[in-house]
Amino acid sequence: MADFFASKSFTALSDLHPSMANLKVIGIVIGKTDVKGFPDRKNIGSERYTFSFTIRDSPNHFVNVTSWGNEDYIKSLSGSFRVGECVMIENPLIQRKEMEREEKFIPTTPSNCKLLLSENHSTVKVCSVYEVDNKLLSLIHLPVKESRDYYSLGDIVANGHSLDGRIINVLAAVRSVGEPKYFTTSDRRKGQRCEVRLYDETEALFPLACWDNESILLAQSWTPGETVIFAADVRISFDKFRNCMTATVISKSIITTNPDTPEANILLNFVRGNKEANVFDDEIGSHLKESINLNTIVEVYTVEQLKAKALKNERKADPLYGILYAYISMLNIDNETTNVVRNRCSGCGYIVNAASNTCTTCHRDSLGYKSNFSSFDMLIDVTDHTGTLPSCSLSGNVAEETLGCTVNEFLAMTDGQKTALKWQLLLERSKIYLKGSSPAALSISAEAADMESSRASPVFQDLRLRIRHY
Ligand SMILES: *[C@@H]1O[C@H](CO)[C@@H](O)[C@H](O)[C@H]1NC(C)=O
Ligand SMILES: *[C@@H]1O[C@H](CO)[C@@H](O)[C@H](O)[C@H]1NC(C)=O
Ligand SMILES: *[C@@H]1O[C@H](CO)[C@@H](O)[C@H](O)[C@H]1NC(C)=O
Ligand SMILES: *[C@@H]1O[C@H](CO)[C@@H](O)[C@H](O)[C@H]1NC(C)=O
Ligand SMILES: CC(=O)N[C@H]1CO[C@H](CO)[C@@H](O)[C@@H]1O
Repeated sequence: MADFFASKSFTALSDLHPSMANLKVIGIVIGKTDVKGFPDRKNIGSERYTFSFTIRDSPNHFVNVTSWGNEDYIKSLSGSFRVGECVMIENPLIQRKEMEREEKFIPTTPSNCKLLLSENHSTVKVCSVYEVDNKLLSLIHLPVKESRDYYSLGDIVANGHSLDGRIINVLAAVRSVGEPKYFTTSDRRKGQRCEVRLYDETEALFPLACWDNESILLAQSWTPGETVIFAADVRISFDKFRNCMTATVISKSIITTNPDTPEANILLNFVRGNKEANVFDDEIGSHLKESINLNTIVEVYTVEQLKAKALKNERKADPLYGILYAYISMLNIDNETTNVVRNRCSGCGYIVNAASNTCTTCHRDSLGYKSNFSSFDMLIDVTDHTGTLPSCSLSGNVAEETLGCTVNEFLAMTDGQKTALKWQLLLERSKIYLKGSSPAALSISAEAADMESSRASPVFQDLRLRIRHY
């Protein structure tokens, strides 16, 4: 490690000192806050923007980095990297940390310094995974607290009210990740919320609330029934409406996904054991179904209307939900040359790169890469009297539900059985619940020849079919 820093002339975070100048540091981003705007006192009427992140370059050293500036600079800087990526910072300003006051709000960092970025003097470069040492990348799986320093969910419930308001560490498995909800507060501020449900050997269900986009983004990468998290510095409270204890991610929290610790491995074995014994499978499934309540989707569209709406909505990030009465016009499940089942990474749920045998999303290198599981992942065409929606993604549980069989049952079928299954569904009038996640991708996806690129920009995903017999 020392050689690595010396050869690239990086200063190790452990060596930072407020009197230093012109330095260059590198680290993996282990925490990040949302961008916030504040009225500029020096410049009445305008706003200044800020966001912070925490970088780590060794098991024991990480620092908090804060950046201030105008809206464009801050938003583009914040948008340029995510938790889990490595950044190289040149010319940051080093400040002494005001211990007591600040650590109420920020991750408790071992160093007595913090870094400040200024648009004019500092530069931040996002490093490609190929440029950085594996040792640095593997730090993403190391909790920021001592691996045994956590409460089990059962401990929290048993302690009850005495933990209300306390900030503690939790090690638990992810049981479900809810759909993020977006809302506007009464004072017209935008807000968002996402509820994650946790479990462990001692407690079957425990809510964890995320109120900021960065933690929601992280939570969306977790796989229910597979991912274990070490959540450092989450706030525990008693929810009097639901009459239960809950945890909340706050600006001080740092969450480690799939921690590489003995305690986490024991929990992971428990999780896998339960999965094999099917103890939680049904419940996890039903929670996932709950995450989008189909009853709330009422808008009915034709294919033509959807295409028009998709184009009009081009710049909006909000997903589009709707019902379509149509039939499946292309369902290639009995063709050897078409991939219907793919391997997903157990760590983050994303597709594993079959050629390199690695998950490029979370682990990135074969050392950190743990395992994969099979999941349906197919593209189908949907047609009604007004036209065809090509390459809609049908995957995961929803695909199992639609085909009426599990991935393993499907893989055990003969070609003849697959063809029979296909004709049960093809050209049948169906009620289709759909989610258009990236309407702008409409034309791209129709042209995309190979599965990989069309997967990256699905037009309508989460299709749920209800076969109706007319
Ligand atoms: C940064 O540089 C620009 C142009 O050189 C200048 O207008 C601005 O005031 C500088 N900002 C700060 C915070 O020094
Ligand atoms: C969070 O994400 C939503 C939806 O993408 C967006 O409207 C909102 O402005 C974001 N909030 C922050 C603080 O970034
Ligand atoms: C299988 O798919 C390929 C490529 O899409 C196609 O050329 C071929 O005709 C298909 N075969 C069958 C039996 O459907
Ligand atoms: C997925 O896992 C299986 C066994 O668990 C292994 O044989 C296979 O090589 C893995 N595939 C990839 C692409 O990692
Ligand atoms: C994740 C992170 O780094 N957070 C904090 C860094 O420090 C600033 C203030 O100095 C806080 O606002 C951030 O929440």
